[in-house]
Amino acid sequence: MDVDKIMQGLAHRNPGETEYLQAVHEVLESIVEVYNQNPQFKTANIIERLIEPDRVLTFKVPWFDDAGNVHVNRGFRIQFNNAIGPYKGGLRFHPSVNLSILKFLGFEQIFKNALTTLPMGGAKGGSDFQPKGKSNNEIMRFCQSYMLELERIIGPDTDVPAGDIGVGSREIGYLYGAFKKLTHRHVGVLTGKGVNWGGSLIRPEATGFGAVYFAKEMFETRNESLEGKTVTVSGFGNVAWGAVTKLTELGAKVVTLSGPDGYIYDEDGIKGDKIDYMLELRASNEDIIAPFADEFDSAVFVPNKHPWEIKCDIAMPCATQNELNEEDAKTLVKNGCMGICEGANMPCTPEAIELIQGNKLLYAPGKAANAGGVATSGLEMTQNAMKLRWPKEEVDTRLHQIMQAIHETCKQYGTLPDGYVDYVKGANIAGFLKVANAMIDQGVI
Ligand code: NDP
Ligand code: 2IT
Repeated sequence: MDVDKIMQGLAHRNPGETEYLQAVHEVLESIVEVYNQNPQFKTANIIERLIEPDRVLTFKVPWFDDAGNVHVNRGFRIQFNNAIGPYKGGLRFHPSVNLSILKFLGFEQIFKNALTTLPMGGAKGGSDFQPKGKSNNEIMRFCQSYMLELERIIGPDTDVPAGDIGVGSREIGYLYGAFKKLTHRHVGVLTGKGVNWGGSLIRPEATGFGAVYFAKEMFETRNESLEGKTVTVSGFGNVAWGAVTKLTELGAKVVTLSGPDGYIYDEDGIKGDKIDYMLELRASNEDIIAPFADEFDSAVFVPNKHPWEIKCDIAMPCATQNELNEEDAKTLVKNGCMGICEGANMPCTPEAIELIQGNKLLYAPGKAANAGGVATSGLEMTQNAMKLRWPKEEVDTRLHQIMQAIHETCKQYGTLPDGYVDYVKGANIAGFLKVANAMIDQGVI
């Protein structure tokens, strides 16, 4: 496989889609060896078929605000690949959303979902709608308008969206209500639903819990535990909340959270009522972390910076893509950080990853470490299909087992001759093999 040539062709067909190109490049680089060893992939032209989404839907989403003004946003759904199951992946509502970002997320989702061992294909969607500062009624009207279009292409056996940045339980509720009204069907067409109407226990916590379970496994390969470790976390959304909760439970000390306005540092650790306050801040729709330092004396607010300058044993980026760059990585290495575990999707830049791995730090890429969210979505689909609800302990145990299995798989495919585990390579190869072989089984279609 000539990676440079494929990338040139991809860049030509998808001009300016930097995030998408970044995600594809990372995968191709790590599977090149396996690809070359298996001529059936070339015969079936698997790479060209994998890097072209099955279909991309873009649509107009008109809605009116509380003052009666009419607005128009752009809606998207990218159904990337359904070789191993129905399309599955979240919806992101954020002003930065564009085709490049959703294609990168949809592409990553193919391999992540394959790693979960559950039958789910890859998809992503969303809108450039900004939930920040909107009233509940405005968000409801937006979600209803969005679903008017989305409804035509989703279904419990075809495509099952969920949440991502800017889409939590409130938005899933409004979206589900609109779907139900349009179709007269009460089925598992979305995940992340409320527990009283088809949702799974543990789904809200799942991404953060799963990432911490993964970090625990990873640290155990070096005979280290999470207990007593100092952890820096970015973001203060759904994933950050789950991660902080589980880290604290396992005896680690989380000292930072961040928002678009900067980060807060709390030497005493973020636990108990501080975690509850983090949820309150999130729900306020203001999207700033600064008030945390007004509320708690032990916390200080550092404006317009990322938390990676704080000395830590573990760094967990849980906000968004490309939020940890080469300079940040250098600082982490210099400060004696032992490992980076990604709660967000693609938060480390390629240069940062090279530096982190070059220094033999533990490094868990998002598509492995944050797969607990979509895995628990898969468990929600199973419960919906069986028309029953598992107790919390059962879902958590299954989530834990899935994360341990993903860790094992990464080790199996990613252990280098010197014993270092390249989790990027492991995750990409394992995900690729599963999807590529399924595509070959199903013929050129
Ligand atoms: P939330 O909306 O709950 O939180 C996102 C956090 O990231 C907020 O603090 C948000 O602040 C910040 N953020 C978002 N975009 C930017 C930006 N461009 N610049 C700076 N900060 C930003 O989302 P989630 O916690 O659900 O998602 C966080 C990450 O985890 C994303 O990468 C997502 O793809 C990934 N993920 C989520 C899963 C899930 O189940 N929810 C599953 C697996 C991965 P603000 O909104 O104020 O900008
Ligand atoms: O990035 C992700 O894996 C998610 N946002 C969760 C997707 C899902 O379908 O639960």
